[in-house]
Amino acid sequence: MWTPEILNETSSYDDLITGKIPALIIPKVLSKSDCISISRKILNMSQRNDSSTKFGTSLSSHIYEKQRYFSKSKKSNEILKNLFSENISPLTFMQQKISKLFGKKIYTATENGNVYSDAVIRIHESGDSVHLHRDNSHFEMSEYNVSRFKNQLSAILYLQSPDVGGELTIFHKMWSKKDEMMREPEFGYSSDLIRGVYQTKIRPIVGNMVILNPKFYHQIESISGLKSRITLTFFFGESSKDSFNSWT
Ligand SMILES: O=C(O)CCC(=O)C(=O)O
Repeated sequence: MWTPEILNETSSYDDLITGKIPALIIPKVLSKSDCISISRKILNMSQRNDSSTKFGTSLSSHIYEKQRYFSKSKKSNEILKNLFSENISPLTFMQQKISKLFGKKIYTATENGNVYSDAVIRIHESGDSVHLHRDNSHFEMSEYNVSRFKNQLSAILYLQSPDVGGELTIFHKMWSKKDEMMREPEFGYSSDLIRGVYQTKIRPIVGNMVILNPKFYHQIESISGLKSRITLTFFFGESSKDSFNSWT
């Protein structure tokens, strides 16, 4: 059975990289009460910013706009820093956990003195879902240094769970170049790609961190109810034998 593994003594980085397991779940990276207070701050900030549902810059929206990406990252990193007070920065908690788990240091990537975006906060509301996709900076972001890092992984921290739905579904199918023929602009990939493919689901439990090999196709199921789904995410890859660099 291809099922997400809850962190245990035998959990290994290689199992994620090779795709032996679809994801690693690390429970209680942040306490429930810290998640509640941070989510409250995020929702207040959203209200003050025209109900914005995304904070943080992502590379995928700026594939050919390097300068713009770095200047937006500078601003969004500042916003996230102000949002997360020093002693309960969920970003620091995630980084520390990853570093300890895999025995490597982790820093946000830099390029020619520019700092990449630290992380992205996403708010998904009732009726939202995220279409079938995969993430692979090595293939798409060749203009950027991070495309050269080995073994890209995604880290996701669930800060607020929706009332209903919002599971992360991972399909037992790794992206390959020929799949690009099945790409649907704006809508990810055709569901024909994963017809009959084994799938597994992860519930977005508050405080849990999920580490995922994002080359496996994945999607977020539809959300309903009054409570939104709030996450903090970043990618990381091996920048040297003993270090990871992260970006979004
Ligand atoms: O929020 C999640 O559970 C998954 C996020 C996702 O799809 C991604 O990082 O590509």
